[in-house]
Amino acid sequence: MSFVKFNDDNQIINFVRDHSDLFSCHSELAVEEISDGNLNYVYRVSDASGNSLIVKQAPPYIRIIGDDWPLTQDRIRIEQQSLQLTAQHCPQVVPEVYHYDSEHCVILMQDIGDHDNLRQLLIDRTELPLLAQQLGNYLAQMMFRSSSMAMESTAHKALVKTSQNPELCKISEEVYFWDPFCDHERNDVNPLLKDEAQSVWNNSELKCEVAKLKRRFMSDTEAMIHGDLHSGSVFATTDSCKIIDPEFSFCGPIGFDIGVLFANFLLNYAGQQNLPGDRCERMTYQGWLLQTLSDIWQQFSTHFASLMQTETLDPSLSEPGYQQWYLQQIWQDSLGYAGVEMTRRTIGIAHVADIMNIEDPELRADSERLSLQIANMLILQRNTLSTPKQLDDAINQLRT
Ligand code: SR1
Ligand code: MG
Repeated sequence: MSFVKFNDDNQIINFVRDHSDLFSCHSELAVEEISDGNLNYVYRVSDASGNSLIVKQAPPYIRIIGDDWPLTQDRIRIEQQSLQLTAQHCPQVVPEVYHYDSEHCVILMQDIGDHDNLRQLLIDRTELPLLAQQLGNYLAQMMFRSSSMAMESTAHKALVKTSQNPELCKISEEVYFWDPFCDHERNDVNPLLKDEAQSVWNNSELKCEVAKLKRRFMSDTEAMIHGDLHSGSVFATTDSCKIIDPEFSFCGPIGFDIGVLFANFLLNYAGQQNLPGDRCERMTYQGWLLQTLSDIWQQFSTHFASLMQTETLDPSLSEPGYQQWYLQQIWQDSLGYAGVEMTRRTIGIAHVADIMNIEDPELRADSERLSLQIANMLILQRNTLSTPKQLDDAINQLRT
């Protein structure tokens, strides 16, 4: 693959003019770099009339690290494949892809700049009444439609093959399941949290459960998942929600996406314990976060069960007893993966602003401690916390 990184605004503008008809040929275009994730270059191109689009380019390395950490550019093919498949099943939640160029490793897509990043919305304690319904429906549609319950066996196996994403999966295998559960040099541990981190590293029972979750992550091809569904990958307004950045997508366990999403609500919950602002308002918001997590599950499971009932290809898989068993498995997996994501965001490599915005190190450590306590509970008690209500009660118990 011959790759040329865009070196200046003119190269970006010329590329956009060649591959999109959004802008009039007489309009003057402006380019703004808005890269804020870890891996890629992202630019907004706009004209004076308010038209704009996004240019995303994947270099052959991790952007924030540079040449020292090479990374396959196949991730941009995976991302456009995942965006296109989501557009088929759930078009309202993804930006429209205008053009994909495999040679330049570029996607041109719809600008969703009228939406705000969910992580920041949660930090600002914004209540979004439609969010749970939108996320629950998206998860149910995508997971069911890309599973072997809805796809013919050969078509599903072909999807498993074309969505293989070994290099990005390897990053996840390491940063979720390996580093945070040992004293790894990549870990970033608040010095005030050393004892708690050490307890994680010494906890054989915990590591055994994490190994089970890792095995499933590495071998289960249940459905095509997003693979990195944290709150930074979600954008929202009061009535719309968009999911971006599916470059970690592959056919994996359904509970991984749900769990990562749950974890990011719970990381915010732990952050709200000590973020600035009125205590009563923060506690009320913690209640909204738990209610939203429960509503996402309710929406997902109801919608998924109905799809299983009416659209599963093999009739034996729509037996009510199987349905109930299967949804319980997904719930338990989701809690386990949520615990793993919370652990890695607390003592691993990629921390979150929901907790890092707490300036006082003692207060930050208090939130980090709560995050690790919730995470341990999720991983170790996932088979006995059977409902969102039991989960809420157990979390509220930890806080008192
Ligand atoms: C070294 S990459 C670390 C993280 O950034 C991405 O957004 C994924 O969450 C990945 O795990
Ligand atoms: Mg990302």
